Amino acid sequence: MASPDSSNPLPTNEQPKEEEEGQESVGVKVSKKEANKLERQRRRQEAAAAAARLSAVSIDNAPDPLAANYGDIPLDERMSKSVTGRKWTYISDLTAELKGKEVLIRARVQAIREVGKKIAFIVLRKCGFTVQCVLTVAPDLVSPQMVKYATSLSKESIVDVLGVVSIPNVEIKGATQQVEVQIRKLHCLDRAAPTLPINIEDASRSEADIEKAAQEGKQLPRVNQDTRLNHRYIDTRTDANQGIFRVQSEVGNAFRDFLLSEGFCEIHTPKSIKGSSEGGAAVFRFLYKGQEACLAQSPQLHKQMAICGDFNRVFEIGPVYRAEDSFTHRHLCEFIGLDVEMEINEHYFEVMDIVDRLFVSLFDRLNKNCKKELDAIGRQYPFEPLKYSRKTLRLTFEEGVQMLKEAGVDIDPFGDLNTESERKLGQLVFEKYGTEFYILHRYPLAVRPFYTMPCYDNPAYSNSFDVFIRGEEIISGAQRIHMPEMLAKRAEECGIDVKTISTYIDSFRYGAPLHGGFGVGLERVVMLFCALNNIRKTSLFPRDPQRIAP
Ligand code: AMO
Repeated sequence: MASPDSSNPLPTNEQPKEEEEGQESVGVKVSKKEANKLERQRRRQEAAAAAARLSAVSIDNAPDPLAANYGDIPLDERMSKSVTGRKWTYISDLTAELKGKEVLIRARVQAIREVGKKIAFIVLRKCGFTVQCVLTVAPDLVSPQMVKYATSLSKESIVDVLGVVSIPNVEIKGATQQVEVQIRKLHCLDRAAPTLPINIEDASRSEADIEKAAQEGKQLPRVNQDTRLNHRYIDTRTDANQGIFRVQSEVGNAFRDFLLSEGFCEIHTPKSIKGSSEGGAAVFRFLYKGQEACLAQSPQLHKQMAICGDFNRVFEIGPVYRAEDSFTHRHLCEFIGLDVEMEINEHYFEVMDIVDRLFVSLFDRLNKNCKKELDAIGRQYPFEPLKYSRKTLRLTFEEGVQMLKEAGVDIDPFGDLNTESERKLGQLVFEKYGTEFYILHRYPLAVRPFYTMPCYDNPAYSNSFDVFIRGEEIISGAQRIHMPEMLAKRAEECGIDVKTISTYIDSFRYGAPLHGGFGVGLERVVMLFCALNNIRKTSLFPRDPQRIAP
């Protein structure tokens, strides 16, 4: 059957189909040129419909009297032609209570299986839920041509199915819903290209399944990361990916809900800024109407200025940019920063207290609200649930260094921990304290950004902390220097051109509260909570040193 989009040479005298009773026409003003174009499209589509009817002629050449029950939805009906008041049911809502009821479903064709010429099974998928639909030839209901039409549909096409819900006697293995839909009408809204760049079944397979098949002498396709990311809009259709990005959404919601309930105000800071916010080389520079500018590496400077602006407690969820040179499993050039800044009364522990309560409540909420998503992720990428305690463990950097030394790791007590020693420490902490989530604080000043407050008792250390999940960093935070002279001095010592951040330094000249805060990498939280091996899995459209599209 020809697609209504394809131009069809067959002439037609057919009049446009009249609107069904009860339909409302929604008028749209168009130019004459556009009107002519639409009219040409409409004629082509009518011609295609006529061709479709011709192809729906049975073997004895009689037209199929049931032809109206199936076919491609005409072009004009895909262009907001009418508001019909029809109600579509989500696949997730198809339960046994609907037995015997007629439902209209719009979903993707996940799989089609023909059994002889008289029966076809179609598995439909929507938002991670699937249902098996059955098309059985029956007098006055379903013709053999309709079965043929169904089997002509390509996988991933979008269809409307009108059918009756039934309960099969046996368990349905290939679908999430334990009901079937007996198809009465089947119309295709949009056909997917017959060859997909990624087969969803291949993209959904776990490593364990691939290896098991290999042991049995079968080679199953493995979809590599670049292919997935090049066609991310198809890759995200897998259950695991649907799960990952719904978990990601829940992390953002939990973060926002907790902080709002603690009196924080959500803010939005500029991403085009004059000087670099974190220093170092990882800055994207560009010309802002002829002036040198940077893409913000974090909202650091402006979230602190908001504290000087009397907001008391602020947070932001937004993109941050790092011109990373290294191509690692946990660095992106653009990621989502979850940032917090707050006045403190006397000690940076007040900031760590917020981290503690925020993350324990966040993990609890993910485990409670995202069971289905976490299961879907675990089916493809098996992982153990995160082990965390009600009160988050706090160790000083010195204590951490001591643990590493005792385990035979050669470590500079005033240097930063590299990825390997962070992982090792995570393992040692887990063995000793039974938690995979902990805070390491009082870092050496030399490895922290210029705005970090040194320790009162030893300026070689600082009032700062990092937070780890499964031995990898998800958060950095600290008390900030709020005295402008000291801040300018530290900036200079760290090689920052003070002129480029003069407005930030000036903001502390007019009465500045004690304050501190922290920054969280959203993609890292999801990656490490689910023990995934690469941050690209938890970024919807990742930006890394080699990728800026799609
Ligand atoms: P930091 O630079 O440590 O601190 O960043 C905070 C958190 O952001 C995440 N992160 C990254 N995620 C993906 N790709 C990257 N390239 C990347 N770099 C960092 C990590 C990290 O813990 N202004 C401070 C925060 C503060 O003190 O408030 C800052 O940006 O999870």
